[in-house]
Amino acid sequence: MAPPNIILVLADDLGFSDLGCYGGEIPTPALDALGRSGVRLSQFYNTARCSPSRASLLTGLHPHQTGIGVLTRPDLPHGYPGTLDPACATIAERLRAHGWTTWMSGKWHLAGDAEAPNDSWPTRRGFDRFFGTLAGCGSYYDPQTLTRQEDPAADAAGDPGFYYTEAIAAEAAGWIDEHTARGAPAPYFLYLAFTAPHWPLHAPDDAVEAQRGRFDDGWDALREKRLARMVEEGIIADGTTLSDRDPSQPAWADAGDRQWQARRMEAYAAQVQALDEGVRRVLAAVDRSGRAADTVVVVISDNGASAEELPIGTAEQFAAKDEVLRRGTRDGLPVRAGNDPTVVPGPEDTYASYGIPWANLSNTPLRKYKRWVHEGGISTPFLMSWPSGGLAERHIVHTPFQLVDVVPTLLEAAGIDDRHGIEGRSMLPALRGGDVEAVPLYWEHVGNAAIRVGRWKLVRDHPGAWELYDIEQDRTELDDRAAARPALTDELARQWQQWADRVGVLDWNAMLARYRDDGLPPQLAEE
Ligand SMILES: [Ca+2]
Repeated sequence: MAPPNIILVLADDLGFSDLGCYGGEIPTPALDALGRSGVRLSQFYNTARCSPSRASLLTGLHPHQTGIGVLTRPDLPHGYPGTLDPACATIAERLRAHGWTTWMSGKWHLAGDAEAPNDSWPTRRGFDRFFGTLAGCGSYYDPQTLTRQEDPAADAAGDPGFYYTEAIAAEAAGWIDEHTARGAPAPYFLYLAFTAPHWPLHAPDDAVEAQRGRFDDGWDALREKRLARMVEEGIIADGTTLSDRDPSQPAWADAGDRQWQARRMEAYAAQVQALDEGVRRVLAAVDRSGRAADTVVVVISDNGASAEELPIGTAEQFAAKDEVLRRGTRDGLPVRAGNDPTVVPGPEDTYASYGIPWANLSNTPLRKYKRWVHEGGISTPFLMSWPSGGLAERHIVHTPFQLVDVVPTLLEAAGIDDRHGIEGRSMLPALRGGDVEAVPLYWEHVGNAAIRVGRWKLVRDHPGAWELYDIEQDRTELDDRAAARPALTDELARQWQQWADRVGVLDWNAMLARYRDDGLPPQLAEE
C-alpha cells in the first residue's frame, strides 16, 4: 500500500452535536459526506481546553507530560511551564523523519512565547511550512500573530475581504496543488487547525444572513430536535435522557431580545459553515491530485462548546488585556465588546460570544462545557476517511478513545512502527471493525478530573466531590451512583490518583495555595 497522505483537521470549540452528521441543524455538507462515507466515533474524547488538547493530539501524550497543563503562558514557578516541551516528539517530527512533507495551516497555541520565533514554534517542531496564528484566538478579519514561516504575514492588511477561515483553507489547498504540479512523490502531512468556531462571532453579513431563521425555534425546542436526530443517526442510544437546560438560563419562551439571541447563533453557524466550506476546498485539491483514495482525513474538535460569556472579567480588564480591543479595526474604528443586544455580532468592529444557552445547544444532549471534563466538555465529533485503508466504512464505532490515541493511529496508518514515548494505542483495529483492548481513559484540567474504565466514569467538578456514572446507560451523567457504589468509587479514585502522580498532574489546590503564600495573583485560575 502506498504511504498515505494524512490530513488532520482540528476545529476550535465546536460542540458535540453541531455537525449535521452528529444531529446538528447547521449545514455542513462536506463534513457530513466525509463522516457518513467513512467512520464516525460516538465516544471520542478531547481534553477540555485548547492548548492541552493540541499538545496531546500532536504528541500522543497526556497534556501534563508535554509542559502544557492549562494554557500557553508562564505558569511557573508553581504551575506548568506553559510551552511545548522539546523532549516530546510531535507527529510532524515523526512523519518528517520517515519522508513525509509536513505543513501546518491555522492555530498553533502551543508556544509560551507567541511574539518572537523560538523553539516551540511550528517551524521548529517538525513543520516544513507554516501559515497561521500562534495565539489562542483573535479577529477573523485581522488575526493577531498571523505568521508565514517565522515572519509576520500581512495578508489581512491589503485585503478588505480577508477572512481567516477561508485563508487557512486557501493556503493549504495551494500547497496541495503545488505538490501535485511538481509531481512530488513524497506523501504529505497537513495539520489544518481552524480557529472556527471559537469566539469572537465574526462572519460576513451575507454568511450570517444565509442562516436567518434557522434558530428561531429557540434553544429548548432545538435541543430536543437534535437529540432525536442523534438517535436517528446512531450517535446516541435510543432512550437517552436529555440533560436539563443550563439552570442559569431562561426558557426560550421567557428570553428577552430573541431576535438578537437568534442572531448570535446565526453568526456562530456561519462560522461553522465556513469551516465546512474550508474543508471542502482542501478536499477538492486532494481530488485534483488524483490521490484521494490514499489520503487519510481525520476531523476532531479540541474541546466541547464554550460557554464563555464576554467580556471575561470587567469590561475594563478585558479591554486592557485583549489585543483586538486595544488596537481596534483595520479602519481605525473602536471594537465593541460584550454579549448585550447593542452589539449585533458578525462585523469586524464587534467582539462577542454566543454564550451559555447556545453552547448548551451545541453540546446537546450533554452537560457542561469546555474546561469541564463532564461529557459536554470532552466529547467531540470524530470523523475519519481513508478510502484505501480498509475502514469499516459507513459505520459508527462506539469504542471510547481519547486524544493520545491519534498519534499511534496515524503512525500505524503510515506504516511506521514507532511507539516510543507515546501513551495511547492505535484505534485502527476498531476503525476497521475489529476489537481493541479496553484501557482506562484519564482527564485532568484545572482541578476537574475524570477516569473512564469500561462503562464507568468517575468525574469531579473541582472542588466538588467525585461523581460516578454508568456512561453506557447514562451518557448525559444524570444519575450519580457514587453513594450507591462506594467501593467502586474509591477504587477508581485510587486509579486516577496513580495516573495523576505518574504523568505529573499538579495538585490544583496546593498550587493555588503556593501562589497565595507568595503573594502572587492566582493567575492559573483565570481565563
Ligand atoms: Ca478550543
